[in-house]
Amino acid sequence: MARKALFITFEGPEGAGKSTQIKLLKEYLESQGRKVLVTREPGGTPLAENFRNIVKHYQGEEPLYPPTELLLFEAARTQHVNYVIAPALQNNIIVLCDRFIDSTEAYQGAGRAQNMDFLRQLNGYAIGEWVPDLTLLIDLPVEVGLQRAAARVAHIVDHNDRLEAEKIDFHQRVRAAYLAIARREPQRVRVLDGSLDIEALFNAVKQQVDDALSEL
Ligand code: Z5A
Repeated sequence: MARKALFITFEGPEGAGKSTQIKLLKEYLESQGRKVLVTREPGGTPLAENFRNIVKHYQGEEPLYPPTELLLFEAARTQHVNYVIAPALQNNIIVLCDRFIDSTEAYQGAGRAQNMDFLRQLNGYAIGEWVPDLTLLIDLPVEVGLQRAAARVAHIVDHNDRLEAEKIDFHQRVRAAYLAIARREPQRVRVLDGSLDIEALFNAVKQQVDDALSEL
């Protein structure tokens, strides 16, 4: 069935401000009388949230191998797309998703050096026709994002996050991969300056979303 509403994803390094902007955008769109669903990856369904817990917090003796991690992200995504995202879009509900396919390319492809062609095929297999209409990539120097995330992590006590614990060059590769996706798909992926203050960044978000809505 053809979709009736916008599917918008937010991407970027840690601490870029995705959650903050998603919350503001939800309020803005709802104030216009639109229906909005906020969701996230990995996760977004009860089963996919279980996979999230593994990929973020697993600390067992048995290694969690990079291909396993990749497949868990894709398994979570298949559940999420079929159970939550597609039904919402078919019901004319705008979907705002915190991370999606580009995170896999950036983190598992560039960060963990998994085969990029195979990974893109897996992304396509997991999402089928449900490609985002618009992706807002909030770009930020890695050090700034990690400082913000560290402040938040200390606050909510999340000391064991497997991905956040990666070294700085891992996060540099993630950032470079995101910017490469934006160069490759400039129509879908719009780069926004994450070093702007919250309000200025939100003005840039609104402009992109208003433009996309006017083209529906
Ligand atoms: N991952 C993956 O590897 N492969 C995949 O396929 C997928 C995901 C889908 C999910 O982590 C992890 O999964 C992620 C990638 C991986 N791991 N890493 N690293 P998550 O969901 O727990 O966390 P996150 O997505 O990285 O989000 P975050 O760190 O919470 O950041 P955020 O949502 O972008 O930022 P925020 O919470 O809105 O803001 C962070 C702090 O900065 C907060 O204190 C704000 O008040 C402050 N902030 C926000 N905006 C601003 C501005 N503009 N200026 C100053 N300060 C600001």
